Amino acid sequence: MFKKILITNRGDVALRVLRACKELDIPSVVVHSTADADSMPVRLADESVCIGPPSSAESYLNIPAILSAVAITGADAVHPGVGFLSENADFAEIVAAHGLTFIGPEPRHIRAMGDKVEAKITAANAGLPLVPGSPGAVHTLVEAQRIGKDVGYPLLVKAASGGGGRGMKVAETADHLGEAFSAARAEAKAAFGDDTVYLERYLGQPRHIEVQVIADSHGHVVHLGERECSVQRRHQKLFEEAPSPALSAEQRARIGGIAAEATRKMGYLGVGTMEFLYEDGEFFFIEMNTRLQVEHPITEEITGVDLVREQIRIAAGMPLSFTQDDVTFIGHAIECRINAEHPETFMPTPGKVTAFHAAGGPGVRVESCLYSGYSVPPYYDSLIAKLIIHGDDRDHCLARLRRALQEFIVEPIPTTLALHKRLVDADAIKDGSYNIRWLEEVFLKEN
Ligand code: MV4
Repeated sequence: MFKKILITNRGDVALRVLRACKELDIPSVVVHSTADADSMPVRLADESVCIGPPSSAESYLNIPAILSAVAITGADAVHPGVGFLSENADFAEIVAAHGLTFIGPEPRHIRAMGDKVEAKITAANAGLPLVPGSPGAVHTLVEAQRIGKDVGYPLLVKAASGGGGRGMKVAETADHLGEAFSAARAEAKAAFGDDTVYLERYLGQPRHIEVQVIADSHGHVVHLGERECSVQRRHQKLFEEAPSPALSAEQRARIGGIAAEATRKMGYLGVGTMEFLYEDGEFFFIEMNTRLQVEHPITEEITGVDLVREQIRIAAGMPLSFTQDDVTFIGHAIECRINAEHPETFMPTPGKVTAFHAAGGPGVRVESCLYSGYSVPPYYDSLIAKLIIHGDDRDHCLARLRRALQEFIVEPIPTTLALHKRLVDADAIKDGSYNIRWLEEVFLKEN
């Protein structure tokens, strides 16, 4: 096992990794910016190293500063957490080149999945069902038109380097393809410096369902079921649940089996998430995330698996501590992302929290770095707490969530708590009938 793990993250994520380190009895180091000097992870870690000023580019993304912190503290492994350097293949490679262990997948898998065209080719070769579309990148409008004839309309032009919905344009008919093609390429070039695009049939009302997979270095691969992540605003998830209210146990076993088999064929190592669009009973792979995800706790709640603990064990060469047959799905879990954002305008609301009280009681888990007197810095992601609820079934989970939201206090800054209080009573949440369009096009318009 590792002698010391260095955590290159902040906030509730650094805290989550730190907790796993402590339970494994591994000393930990947290790196931090000057803005996070008074944060909970810095207080709770065995050691901390300030690596730069507030801006992420100069601190949490500053690879030379991070390597210096590794050298100073004698850490032998690096955990990147979620976001920041967690899907940076170059960083994973540099860490390994320094004789250290990157707690995550191999650089080749991070790199392959970072390019959406390569990801789709890799996924297809591994047997995953794809959205009908171009077999690879599309370089000319003539080529795009030919594919449009085969695939049909509406057609979606997507950026190969895409993410967060940028560089994505719909062509309703063949007449609009030229326009969508140029616009997507221009947007991709501006956002990512790469104008490579590909085509997919546009799905109008899908759900976003993702499957958690985990693989060790001994050839064991297990799927941990799915998470339903359709409740999003501008590609930011707000509310996630597991299992998905749209799937039967048979569908879950089927897509889980397909995802696990693909993971095995890819020779993938560690934790990963395969994202699918689900429409009319069919799954279509769109992307794979080669890291732990923000919403991982809901999977932990229904399976009893500690994903961060397993990640660390796998990176140390240990086998998975369970088999597929050991995995049973118990009850229902929901995560609400509590952001320091105005609940109606979604403008960031950094500032001092003078009163903080986390909800508690049966089935309630809070992942947060908040404390009374903490100032939410303006430099980073606005997520300040995750409220994770576990119940015997979906209705029980929703009832617990409703009462937990009433207990939760974050004052005086406005947060998305107010939004979640309205959300739990929405009909489409109660009956689970929502899709990726519902929050923005129905709920936020009516409320
Ligand atoms: C799509 C789609 C419809 N059809 N692909 C958005 C970001 C990127 N990760 C994939 N996205 C989508 N791809 C096809 N062929 C609709 C979306 C999409 C979406 C997907 C998941 C969750 C929320 C979304 C919101 C808008 C659009």
